[in-house]
Amino acid sequence: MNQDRRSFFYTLLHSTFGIAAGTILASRSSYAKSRRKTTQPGLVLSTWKHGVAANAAAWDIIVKNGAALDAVEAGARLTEANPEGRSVGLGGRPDREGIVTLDACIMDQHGNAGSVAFLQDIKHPISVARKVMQETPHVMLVGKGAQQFALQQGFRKENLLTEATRKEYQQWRKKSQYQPIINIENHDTIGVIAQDQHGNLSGACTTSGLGYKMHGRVGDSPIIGAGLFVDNEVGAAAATGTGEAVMKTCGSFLIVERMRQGASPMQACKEAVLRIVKHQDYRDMQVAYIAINKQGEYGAFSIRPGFPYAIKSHDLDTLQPSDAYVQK
Ligand code: SD4
Repeated sequence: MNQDRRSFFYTLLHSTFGIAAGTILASRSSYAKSRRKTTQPGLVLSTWKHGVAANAAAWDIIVKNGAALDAVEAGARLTEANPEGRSVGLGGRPDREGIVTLDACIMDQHGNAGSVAFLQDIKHPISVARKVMQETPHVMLVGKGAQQFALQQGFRKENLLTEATRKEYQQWRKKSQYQPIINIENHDTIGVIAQDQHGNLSGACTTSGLGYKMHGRVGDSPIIGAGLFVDNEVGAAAATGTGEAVMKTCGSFLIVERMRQGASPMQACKEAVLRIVKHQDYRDMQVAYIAINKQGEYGAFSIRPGFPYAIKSHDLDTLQPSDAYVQK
């Protein structure tokens, strides 16, 4: 049995005890008390409530012995295609000019990375990011160049502003209040991180970013080391929330490096949050992190309460709240 196979025999921390099939919102006390052991590899973590459906799509691939990379892309694509989600892909809120601009990145088990930012009219930025990773010598393409590349790769142009988001935007324009602060309700970037049954890690992160942002603004989600970071020897982490705060602290990279030094996923996420609140005015801000390590342990932490994350493994299918720095 090689090292990777041996590492399958691990402990899943912070899981909810006694969960039947289906999704539940675990209580904070059960979260704090519970621990679970599993002898089977395979784990997917995703941000927010829509992470449950993303996890299911990712899990379909993992359970068939597929690669974590394919799994995280599938999970992210599901959310991108959902017009109800206001912060990802189709139906994402536009910027203050009424234009939907998308950011995404992906990272695989070999440390390869691909990213697109300020991409317009392409529904699946995560798949374009994967193409950047696999078909070019570069990591990141932005704006027109990213779109041109996507079209060359066979993606097609689509109007991503739905009737609902167009109406909301027109409503917003009446006051045109520029509020670059993400509040707790209006962000739902999808970050998906996974370990497949071979023990390999990958991650994906995709968003339309902050609603009514300045035209040209790019957040943390397509920035390797900020919105997402994966090191197959150590672990993976993803971020959601106010991208500016995440970028200034290299949040996901910080988490993976702390896990390398021995911190648990939850402890590492907490330390990344503490790094933000130490120097930045976090009163109107939400940032949340999710992380998994090579041993199959997982965790999450947010600045304030109200951040649920979805967990899927052979034993678990749950949505549970992260612990938070600010207590209710
Ligand atoms: C950003 N981190 O663009 C993203 C926002 C977010 O759901 O999480 N939105 O800053």
